[in-house]
Amino acid sequence: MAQLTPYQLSEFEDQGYLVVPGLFDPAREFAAVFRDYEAVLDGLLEDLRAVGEIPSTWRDLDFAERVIRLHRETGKIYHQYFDFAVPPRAGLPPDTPMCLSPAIFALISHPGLLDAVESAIGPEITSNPVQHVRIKPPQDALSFRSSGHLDDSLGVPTGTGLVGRTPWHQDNGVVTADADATDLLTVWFPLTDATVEQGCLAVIPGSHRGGLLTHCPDKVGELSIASRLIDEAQALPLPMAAGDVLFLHRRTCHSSLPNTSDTVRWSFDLRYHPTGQASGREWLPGCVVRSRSDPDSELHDAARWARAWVETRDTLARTSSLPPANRWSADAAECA
Ligand SMILES: O=C(O)CCC(=O)C(=O)O
Repeated sequence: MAQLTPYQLSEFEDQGYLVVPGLFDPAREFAAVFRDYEAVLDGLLEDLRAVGEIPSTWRDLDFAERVIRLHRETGKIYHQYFDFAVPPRAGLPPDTPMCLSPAIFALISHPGLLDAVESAIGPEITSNPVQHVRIKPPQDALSFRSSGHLDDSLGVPTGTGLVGRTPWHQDNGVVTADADATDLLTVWFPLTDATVEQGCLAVIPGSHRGGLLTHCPDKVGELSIASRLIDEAQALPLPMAAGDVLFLHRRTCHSSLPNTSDTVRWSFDLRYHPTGQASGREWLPGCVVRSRSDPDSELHDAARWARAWVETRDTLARTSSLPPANRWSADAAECA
């Protein structure tokens, strides 16, 4: 059992974040996920070499080195091939790739992780669809295009948040306003160590008590808290080892540091909320991962989980418009 202790819970309530060391045993519990990502990378590099986009698949190098070569060689983002969600965007390319392996679902529904989540938000738990893998190459491997943004491989201008430095934000600010009262819990963990140099997360302790701050969309819609509302002097970097898990309150201001190391920074960010509350991403699929009152409602079938995402992708591909994914406008006074 990995339930949080009363002391840990009171730290979380007081500070708005909590690091639990060694919740996972990385050698045992991440191995299958590493194999799956290696296979995705193999397939992607083979395909790119076949069309002449890259000169080699760099088979003799390790995963991190190959990812770095891929970015340096192409100047594009291939993040979507590894992610286990699609962006909430109408008219998605119908072949938008995802990595929806059983090993990933096993981490999302990991019993020890859910024990900890249960202590924070109660026994009826839905996996919130705002979830990502982030495989971040060194900052200097991300070459910006003239637009000031990288092009992703789907041909859509994108922010760099998923592969570059993540700006200051509150997760409550990233979702739709109907989820303001949702007890949304962010669960962030590195798959390999995340040092300060590699661009670990940083938080502003206690900031969850200050309410929701104005977020400003940039040219491609990436959100950050209006800079005049953030006191960076209060920022606390949180270097973490593989196996450690960070829990974040939905209104805790957080960001990531730039990856100034020579290797990748690799993490999962998952979210959970009490079943029945608004997810803040109505058109993306969540699933019940724990229910003490109705265990039959729990999803244990990784294939069904994957199918729900594929069906969502197909629906978004056929959809011509969606309601806004968040409430913010660049015209807000704080954004000037
Ligand atoms: O992993 C990162 O760099 C940022 C993660 C984050 O901000 C989040 O999960 O809300």
